[in-house]
Amino acid sequence: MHFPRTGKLAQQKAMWIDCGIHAREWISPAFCLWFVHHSLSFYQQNSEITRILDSMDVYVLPVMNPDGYKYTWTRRWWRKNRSISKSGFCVGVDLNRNFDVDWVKGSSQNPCEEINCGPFPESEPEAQAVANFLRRHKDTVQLYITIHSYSQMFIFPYSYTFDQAENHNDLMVQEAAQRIKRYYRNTYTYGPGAATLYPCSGGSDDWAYKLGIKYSFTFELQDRGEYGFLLPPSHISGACNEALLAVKTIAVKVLEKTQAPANHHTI
Ligand code: 9B3
Ligand code: ZN
Ligand code: ZN
Repeated sequence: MHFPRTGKLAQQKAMWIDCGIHAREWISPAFCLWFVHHSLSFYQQNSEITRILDSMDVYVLPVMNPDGYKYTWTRRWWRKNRSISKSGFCVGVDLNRNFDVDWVKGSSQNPCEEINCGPFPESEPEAQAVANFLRRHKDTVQLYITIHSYSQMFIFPYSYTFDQAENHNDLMVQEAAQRIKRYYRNTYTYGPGAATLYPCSGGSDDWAYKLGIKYSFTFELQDRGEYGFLLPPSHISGACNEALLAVKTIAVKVLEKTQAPANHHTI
């Protein structure tokens, strides 16, 4: 899905959101649709989404892993895609271990495992398609967001190493978390992936960051374990609204930080 920006004078800027890398994280594809609905319904009514759509192209991939997602309709706990391994014995690659960043370290080449990283980096068509798209658009895409669940966290690079990335991401997610607390009375933690969640390589956020997309985030939506992946329908709107607030907060911050300096007052 592609919303071309509406502002005629806007510079070349864009953001990307993908959902549904992991099959069982059902709130994730729901969020992408929530975001699209909000964009179509509140343009020129909500100031933040208006500003975003006026100045950025917005790319939305609602389900990166459609085969896995469909499979969860009968096998609810499936995480990976559905690709058949060479031996033919086990099925599925974890797409969030298949990106070309320190590939294989901390994951497994055994296709029977939950975090199987595949036979080689970008072996999976789903990961390769996303990587190709972002490579083609890396000069304009300034913000990469990938939506997962659960644990209520904003993760930024790196996950593949404990080395520190530049800390500007930190402040953006802090503001997002503060606004969620203020408006929705809900708690989100944040930090670099390796230290905050767990160290592992091959993830899309680290890969996008190393491609040059300096604002790169993994969102882990609701909840914090009570229902886990089985988030009940009554929680969908709350989970999506607070994540939407976070996306808008971060996107507006990126716009501010990447705005070309005004030069119409030079003498
Ligand atoms: C994992 C990695 Cl490898 C990364 N770079 N960023 C986020 C995560 C967390 C998600 C995962 O794939 O395990 C959470 Se479901
Ligand atoms: Zn996930
Ligand atoms: Zn998760």
